[in-house]
Amino acid sequence: MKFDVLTLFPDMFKSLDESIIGKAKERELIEINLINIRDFSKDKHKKVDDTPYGGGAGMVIRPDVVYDAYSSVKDDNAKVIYLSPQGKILNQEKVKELSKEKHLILICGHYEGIDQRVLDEIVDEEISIGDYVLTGGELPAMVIIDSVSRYIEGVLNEDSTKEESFSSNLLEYPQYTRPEEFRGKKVPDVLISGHHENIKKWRDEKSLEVTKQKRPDLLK
Ligand code: 4H4
Repeated sequence: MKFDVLTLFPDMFKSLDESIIGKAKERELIEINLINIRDFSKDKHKKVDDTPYGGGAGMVIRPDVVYDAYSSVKDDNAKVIYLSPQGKILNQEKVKELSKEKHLILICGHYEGIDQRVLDEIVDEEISIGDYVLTGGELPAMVIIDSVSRYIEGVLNEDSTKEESFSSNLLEYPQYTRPEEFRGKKVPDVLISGHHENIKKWRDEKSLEVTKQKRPDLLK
């Protein structure tokens, strides 16, 4: 899976050099390229935005700069995603669907907004990570990279994505590890019994119980 990210703040993505995503990059299971939109400005001051036609506060990012940055990475098998609060809300189903793509071009939206003409021309899908407004689309782009990369073969060990929350539209059952007793609280006996059938039954029941309690909407 190749991610090409069009951004004005490439340094924000340094956090993706850490942990599981960092290891996946090292092992070349995923490729993450940061394309600085500012590099495509033709202005001697490297300006990328201008005042909005029709007046109003703030600035808007120019269409030509974004188009040239996009053209520098576009190929036939790329899906272009624009991150903005106006997009369809991301969920696990969409994450799994995106993980089947070979090449994603992620355009980081901005509080300033991007000229609509280039968005109309190049964007295949607009995605939001939630109904709140951020200062930029960089964190949403990292959410896409992280959540999608978990489904790329070899990034996680074999069964990790099988029983997690949202995999069966249920939340995951409670997890326990050593010590067996913590501040007077013992691990549920069934989990120490070694009886795999009873453990599975307990976990299935707990998943349903937790979902009913925390996210009853998932059961509709
Ligand atoms: C774009 C904010 C446009 C406001 C933005 C406007 C999200 C999100 C996000 C920086 C971008 C904000 N991106 N999920 N939520 N001028 N991005 O908040 O249209 O009001 O993905 S505007």
